[in-house]
Amino acid sequence: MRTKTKTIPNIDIEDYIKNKKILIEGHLKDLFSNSYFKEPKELWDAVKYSLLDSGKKIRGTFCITSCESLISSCPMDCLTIASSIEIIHSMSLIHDDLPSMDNDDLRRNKPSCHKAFGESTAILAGDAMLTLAFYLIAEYTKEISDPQKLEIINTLTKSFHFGLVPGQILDLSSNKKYFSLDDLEKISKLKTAELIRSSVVCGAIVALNQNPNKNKIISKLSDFGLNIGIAFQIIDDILDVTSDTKTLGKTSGKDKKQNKQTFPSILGIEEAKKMANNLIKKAKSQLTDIPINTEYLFSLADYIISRAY
Ligand code: GRG
Repeated sequence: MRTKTKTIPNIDIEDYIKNKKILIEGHLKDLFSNSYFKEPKELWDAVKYSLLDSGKKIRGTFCITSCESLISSCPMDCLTIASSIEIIHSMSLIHDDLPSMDNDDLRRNKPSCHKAFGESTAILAGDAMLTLAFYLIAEYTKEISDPQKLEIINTLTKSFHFGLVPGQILDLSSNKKYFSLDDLEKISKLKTAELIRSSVVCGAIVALNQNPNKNKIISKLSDFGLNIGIAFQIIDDILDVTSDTKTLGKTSGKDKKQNKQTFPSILGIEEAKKMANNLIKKAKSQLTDIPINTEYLFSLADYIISRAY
């Protein structure tokens, strides 16, 4: 049996993440109880199927933790933004699983969205989720100022058209072209780290309205998020080799089957782990000279390395 990850005395990070997940899921369920989300049934069933009661909700957790680490509380608006981030992340997984993309039949331990609902519904569910996330930020946040809203929307949208989408395009050719380690790092930064970085930054934008040190703090948190985001992808690649389908909730061993170049395929597992550890160290060093409680952010950063799925 696996032992629980305790990085700092008194912090049980797996419990902490579980509690944040419950909070985010509860907020999302409240939202989807609105009658807007009933018709057409097939569309909203596909959205709820892909989003709720599954997934770690780690990006939403980073958003909330970043805010709480600066102001010791999580305003309702921050929870709405964390929920929007999880909607976007789930949307990217639906599209990633499509036959024309990564082509996977299993996600979060159940048939992927296109397998359960058909390809056209899966594409449209993703489309609806991408815009819904921004509608929620625009319409459902009540306490943050309009400039804060704009900054959050700006941060997130940039991370899609300059991050996830280009990263996905490059990643799709990773079994066709030769990739150096630098190429892989760049792809991971775009495909994976940008959304994690944005999650950390958005939590800080909620917390730091009119703080005179805002720019410096956000820039440090942004570097923190980018480094842990690349580490997240390295560990994802390692788990694809070392873990099994049931634990991961998605098909293991897929990178090798698809001839994809990954961190462990280029570096070997041990060197890839070392690289991830160094990135976590580098990430933590960003937060040493800003006024922030680093306890939970550091513990979450360590969790990225120790996670089993
Ligand atoms: C328009 C936002 C947008 C995206 C379209 C499809 C696509 C472009 C990008 C896909 C990017 C992608 C799937 C990156 C992989 C990131 C990754 C390591 C996902 C796994 O995250 P976990 O482990 O999954 O947090 P859970 O299921 O726990 O949420």
